Amino acid sequence: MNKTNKALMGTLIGIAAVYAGFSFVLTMLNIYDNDGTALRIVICPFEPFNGWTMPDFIHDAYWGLIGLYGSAGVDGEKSLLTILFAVGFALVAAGCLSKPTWDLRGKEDDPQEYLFTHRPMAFFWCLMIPWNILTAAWGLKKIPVIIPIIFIPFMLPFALIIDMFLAVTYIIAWAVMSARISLLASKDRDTYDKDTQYAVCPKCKRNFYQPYVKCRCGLVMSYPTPNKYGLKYHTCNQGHTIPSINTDGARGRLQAVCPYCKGEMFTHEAKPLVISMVGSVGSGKTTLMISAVESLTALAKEKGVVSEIITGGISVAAQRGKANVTPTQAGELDSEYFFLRSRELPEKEIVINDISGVEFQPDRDKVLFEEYYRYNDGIIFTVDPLEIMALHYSQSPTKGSKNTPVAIMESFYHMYTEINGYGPAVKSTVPFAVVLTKMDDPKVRASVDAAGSPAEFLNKYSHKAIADIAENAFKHVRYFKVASIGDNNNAAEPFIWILGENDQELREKLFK
Ligand SMILES: Nc1nc2c(ncn2[C@@H]2O[C@H](COP(=O)(O)OP(=O)(O)OP(=O)(O)O)[C@@H](O)[C@H]2O)c(=O)[nH]1
Ligand SMILES: [Mg+2]
Ligand SMILES: [Zn+2]
Ligand SMILES: [Zn+2]
Repeated sequence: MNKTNKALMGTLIGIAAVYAGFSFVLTMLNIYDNDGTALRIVICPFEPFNGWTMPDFIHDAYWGLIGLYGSAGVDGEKSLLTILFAVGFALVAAGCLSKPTWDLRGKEDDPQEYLFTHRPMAFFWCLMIPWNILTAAWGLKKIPVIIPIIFIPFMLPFALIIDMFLAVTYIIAWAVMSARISLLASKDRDTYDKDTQYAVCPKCKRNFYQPYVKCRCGLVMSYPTPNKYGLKYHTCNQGHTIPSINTDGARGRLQAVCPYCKGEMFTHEAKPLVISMVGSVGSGKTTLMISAVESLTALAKEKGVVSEIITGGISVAAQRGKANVTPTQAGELDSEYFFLRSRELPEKEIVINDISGVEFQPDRDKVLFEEYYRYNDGIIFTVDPLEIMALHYSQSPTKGSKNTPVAIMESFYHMYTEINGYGPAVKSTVPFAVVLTKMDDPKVRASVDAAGSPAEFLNKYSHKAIADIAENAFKHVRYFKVASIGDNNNAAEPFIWILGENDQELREKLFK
């Protein structure tokens, strides 16, 4: 039971209980002091003070039901009445304290506690509170429900008093809580829409507004925001507290769960920027990525921005071994991601999709690309100049092979335009970097420099098709010459361009 609920229910039930107790005392006084007429006070304890009398039909029906009207003159009957009302009062009190009253647990598909004022049919359940001994007995089976049913006439006056007060205080509490929820929720949504916008799953690549979250007890529930489950905190069905606003980034640090593939992830409520690597086997995608992350984190540090690397593929250990990366496994599809944050900058998440060059070969099953290329903030197409030159000079049949850079480019182009539904005349506005890799190799550098620009190099060595397709499909194409290994590596350049094109805040803070 969370604090807000304790406070709400404590106050509401407390107020009602005070008046029910008052009614009980008056009832007792009336049984002993009076001549029958004052028994009406059982229902309305204020009757003697304001002169108002109970309508006769209620009065008669009530005492008709009890069958004791007017017969309480004898001492023995007085004691019997006292006992019966005392039991009735005790049953009402037990109902208020029973489990059904305090059980606000959410349903299995979203196992978190509701706010007392906002659970389904909250008003009905609120009015049920003094009657909950019936609900409890019904559920228990051991105590036959018939026992409290027999006592309903003696519970009625106190239950009605309690309901009357609960109804009034509930409506006030509901209005106050609703107003606070909508105020907090709209503030929360505005911040989220500005700083985060959406989340992306590093496993299945789908994107969504907000993920699910997993409590430390393992319960998975909807993303906590100010709503029917609570204002600034929610409580899981097991009683653990989780933040539902992102003060100090606490909510962003919760273990998130992808609503589609159920994979675990972190979002930090950072705005995701997704960059995809494309290129033939061995063209240098993985090396470029690792080297770029290393440079970007160093650059960030210089500018007072903290980077937090989440996945192993770009970890410091991976950075150390970057000169000897092994070919990425076909079928290895998890994205790498890291976060950048500083005082002045809303946190950013950089997601890099680096898959095996084998995946792009035209004969591969392309189902996985359905989601892969729907959300991209930039694409990096790596070209190994040595491979280009080898193909140019080669007379072997590999020239017509399906695994050449041009075949990969064509295959990528078809997937990309099909998935995004682009016609031949439509150009994507996603930044597209064509990157000549391995520029630290003196042979490579000499040949590329001799040709002039990267585009001229591609042209000279019979690979103009790569540039043509890129510029046909993308509005913003830029060429890079990159060394990913060596002291003077410049692997971060295409990343800096793409990130800067997408995010003005990053550009100003990091890349100016
Ligand atoms: N000298 C030098 N070698 C590089 C550079 N980039 C990559 N290599 C080497 O080229 C080979 C292939 O690099 P990877 O990064 O594995 O290429 P990939 O595109 O990820 O390949 P797949 O994962 O198999 O698709 C490795 O032996 C790298 O060390 C570079 O900038 N300079
Ligand atoms: Mg690789
Ligand atoms: Zn997923
Ligand atoms: Zn929990």
